[in-house]
Amino acid sequence: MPKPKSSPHPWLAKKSVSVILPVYAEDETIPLAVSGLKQALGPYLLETIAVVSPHSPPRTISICRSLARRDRSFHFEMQARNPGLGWAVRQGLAHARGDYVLMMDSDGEMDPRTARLMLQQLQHQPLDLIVASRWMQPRSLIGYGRLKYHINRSFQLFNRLLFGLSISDCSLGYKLLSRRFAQSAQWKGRRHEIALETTLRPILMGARYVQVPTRWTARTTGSSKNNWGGNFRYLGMSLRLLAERTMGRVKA
Ligand SMILES: Nc1nc2c(ncn2[C@@H]2O[C@H](COP(=O)(O)OP(=O)(O)OP(=O)(O)O)[C@@H](O)[C@H]2O)c(=O)[nH]1
Ligand SMILES: [Mg+2]
Repeated sequence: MPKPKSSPHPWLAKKSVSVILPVYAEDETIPLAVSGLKQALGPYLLETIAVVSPHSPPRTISICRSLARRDRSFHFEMQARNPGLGWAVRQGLAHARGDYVLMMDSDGEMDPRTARLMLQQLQHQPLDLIVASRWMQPRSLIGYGRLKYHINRSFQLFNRLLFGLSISDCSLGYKLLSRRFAQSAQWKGRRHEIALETTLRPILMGARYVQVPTRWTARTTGSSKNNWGGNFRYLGMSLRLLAERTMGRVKA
C-alpha cells in the first residue's frame, strides 16, 4: 500500500485510523468509498466499520456483507438503535479501535483523497480534530442548490460567531477525530445533526483543531435522507451546545 509522500513523523508512524462509514440505501458508492479511503490512508488504515441501517434495501446489505467476506479489515455492523444517522455514527465511534476515527459518508459526495490531507496535518503538530471544509476554496461545492448554498453559508457564519470558531465548515460529516475525544464525548445527536455535533462538541471540550480544503459533489445515485425539517435539528444542536457551554456542562 502506498505510504504518504513525505516521510512520517515518528509519532505519526505509530498511529492507526478506524473509518466509520454510515450506510443507508447506497450501492456502488460504498466500494468506491472503501477503496478510495484505502488508497488515501494506506498503512494507517486499521479498519473500516460500516454501520448499516436495517431499513436498507437487500442490495445494500449484500454489497456490505460481500465486502466484509473479502476484506478482513472491513467490519459489517447492523445499526442497533433506529432510526437516525446519529445512532449509526455513535455506534461506530464506540466500537473504533484506532488512535483516530475518520468519519465519512458512503454516498459518493465526499472526496476520499482529502483523508490523506488530514493525516498530513498530524505530521506537523499534535491535533485532536481535523475537519474537511467545503468553504476554503472557490467552486468546492458541485451540484449544491442555490438556496441550500446560502442557508449553509449563513449557518457557518452563525456558528463561527456563536462559538468563536477558526474553521469555515462545522456541519460536514467528514473529519478525523482522536479516539480519546470520540469515546469520551457525551454525544446527543440522533439524526443528521450528529455531523455538526462531532465537530462542535470536541472543540468545546478543548480539542486542538485545524481544517483542510475538500470538494463536495452531489450524489448521482440514491437519495438524501436529510429532509428540510432536519435543518432545524442542526440549529437545535447549536443552541443545545451553547446552553451546555453556558451552564458549564460540556464535559472534557
Ligand atoms: N446507518 C445509517 N446510515 C445513514 C442513515 N441516514 C443516512 N445515512 C448515511 O449517511 C450518509 C449521509 O446521509 P445523507 O442522507 O446523504 O445526508 P447528507 O449527505 O448529510 O445530506 P445531503 O447534503 O442532503 O445529501 C450517507 O452515506 C447515508 O447512506 C441512517 O439512519 N443510518
Ligand atoms: Mg449525502
